[in-house]
Amino acid sequence: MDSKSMSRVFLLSLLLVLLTVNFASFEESLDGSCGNKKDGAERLKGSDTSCGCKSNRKTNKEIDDDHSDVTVVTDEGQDELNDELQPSYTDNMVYIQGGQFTMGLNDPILIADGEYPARGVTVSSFYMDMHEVSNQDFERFVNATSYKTEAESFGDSFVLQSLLSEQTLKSITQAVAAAPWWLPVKGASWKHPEGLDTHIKDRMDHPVVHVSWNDAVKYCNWLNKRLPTEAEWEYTCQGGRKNRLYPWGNKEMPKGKHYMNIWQGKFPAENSKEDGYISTAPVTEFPAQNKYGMKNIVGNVWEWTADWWQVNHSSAKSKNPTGAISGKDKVKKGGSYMCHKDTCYRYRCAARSQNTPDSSAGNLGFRCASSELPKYLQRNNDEL
Ligand SMILES: [Ca+2]
Ligand SMILES: [Ca+2]
Repeated sequence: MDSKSMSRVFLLSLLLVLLTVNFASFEESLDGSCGNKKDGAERLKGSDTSCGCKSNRKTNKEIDDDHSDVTVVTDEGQDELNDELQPSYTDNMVYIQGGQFTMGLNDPILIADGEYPARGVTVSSFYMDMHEVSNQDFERFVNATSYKTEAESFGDSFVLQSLLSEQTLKSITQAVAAAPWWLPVKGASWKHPEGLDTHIKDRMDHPVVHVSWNDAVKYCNWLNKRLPTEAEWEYTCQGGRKNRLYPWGNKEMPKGKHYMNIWQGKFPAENSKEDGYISTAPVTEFPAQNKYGMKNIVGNVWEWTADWWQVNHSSAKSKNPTGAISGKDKVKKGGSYMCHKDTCYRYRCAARSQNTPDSSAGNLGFRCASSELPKYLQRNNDEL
């Protein structure tokens, strides 16, 4: 058995014995990382800060107007590109002007997640994908490289039970005692998100899922991009706004409008789908979440970052931090369509979680960053 297979076996074993895990930790039950976390009440301490705060929230129009100072790299003029690689309409990159910001919180909401302390961080300028990587984007990569994802190599991946067909459910003999809503589904992969009787052809503009951290790195590198550091991701999420829970402010639904794809109803039994989506939404769906025009940076699917996971952070100022030197897990950010405030209040800029680099699931994707504008997008930028 190779090391990756051993890692997966260990992962599954860990899942099966996590009998004491709190219900609130469902998102992390995938890799057992929630086993030692605080109980729900303590972990959600202070979680009502999204209520009653008077922030400078902007209307959709005002947020849209804010985009005037942002360089958006589009696929316009792609016919004139000489490069073999052509941009797609969902792999636009946004120039993020570097600067200083406050990363983390001095009053953490989920203490065990390592949201503490607030610390001054400087990041250099970089480019960030406006959207999560879509199925269409990932298919282009696979068609060009014949790349096989880790989920395809392992032969299975984790899917939310309520999304499975009866036939697929009947075929599953394993269950995770502490997190029965997560099921290992044979054949589940980016092409078959809920098993072999499902396909992405009707959702090519949805985020690619069932991609491991290793898969994400391969994809980004193919485009001369890379994964963002956690600091870059959080800086982008904040969009220049200070002391705010979400990219747009402190209120989950400004003026009653949905800005992200999360879970409404009582998880996992009921999803009232008030935001329009039970599972993933198109990467272009929902309003831009901040002045950078970021779409779904919180919500929809979790996003891998480059950093190794750690929960103890120095309060000292730093420049371009890259996380722990080594570790077992990678940092993921932004929460997913499975997140509800009562059970997984992690669709906030400062929130964070982790998975092993070979993990994959139906609610975990990514977006890429780059220090320089990739060559295949350069021409478009020059024309702006
Ligand atoms: Ca939803
Ligand atoms: Ca996201």
